[in-house]
Amino acid sequence: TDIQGTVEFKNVSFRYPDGQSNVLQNISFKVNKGETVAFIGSTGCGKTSLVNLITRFYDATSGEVLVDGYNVRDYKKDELSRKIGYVSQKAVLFSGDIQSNINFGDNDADISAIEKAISISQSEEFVKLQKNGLEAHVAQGGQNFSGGQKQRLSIARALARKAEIFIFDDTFSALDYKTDKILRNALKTKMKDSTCIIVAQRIGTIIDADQIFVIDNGEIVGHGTHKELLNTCDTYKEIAQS
Ligand code: DGT
Ligand code: MG
Repeated sequence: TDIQGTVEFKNVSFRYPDGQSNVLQNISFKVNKGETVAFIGSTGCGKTSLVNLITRFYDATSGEVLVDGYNVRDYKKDELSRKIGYVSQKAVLFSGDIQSNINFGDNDADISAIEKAISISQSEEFVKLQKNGLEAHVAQGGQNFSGGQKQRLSIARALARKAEIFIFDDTFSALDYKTDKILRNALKTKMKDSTCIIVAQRIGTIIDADQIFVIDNGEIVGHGTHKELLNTCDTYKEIAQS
């Protein structure tokens, strides 16, 4: 149905349990099924806090967060996490091998899904170079992989799920420009029908997004497409020129 793959915030404000004041203030937006939506804004403006409310790492202090039309609080934990493919800002790898890292948690991907995820995430080349391929050793914290390789493997982990909503928290800035571009093209093909929420630093990463939200100090200060925002939002213009 049309409600599947939608995310909506209704007047959401958020203060960390140990925090003094709101880090998100009256956030409202709607992401339609299959859309690519981006959040951009300076460091500390609240982007990670915002996407963490979708996955329920935290709960909104007030207002409503809806996934597929239902308040996230009404889902069982695994029911919500099954819907969402999440790539955190800091790539996390665990000691084990590549395959177990991609199949982490409640993933139950088969080998063909894993290989596909490896391919789309542009990990194939460096995985092939490993002596044991998918069974190659991953050290604690993924120390034997580069930042960009770790980032791509965590993308593969998210892609291996049959999620309807994907969240990429600043996933692409750890990659060089060329890899970023190739990867996003591959994702576009794979994710035609999936909803995609991207937190970004670079304008180039989000230029094609259906909707862009500009966040400043916990508030939405601009909303539109890239072209629209260049004409309507000073904060966006500043980011574009930096
Ligand atoms: P980034 O990743 O550097 O581009 O920054 P954002 O936009 O992801 O910012 P975010 O959401 O991590 O932080 C927003 C504000 O919330 C910032 O003032 C720091 C604060 N904050 C983040 N995590 C915590 C936390 O665990 N506890 C408290 N009390 N404050 C936090
Ligand atoms: Mg962040």
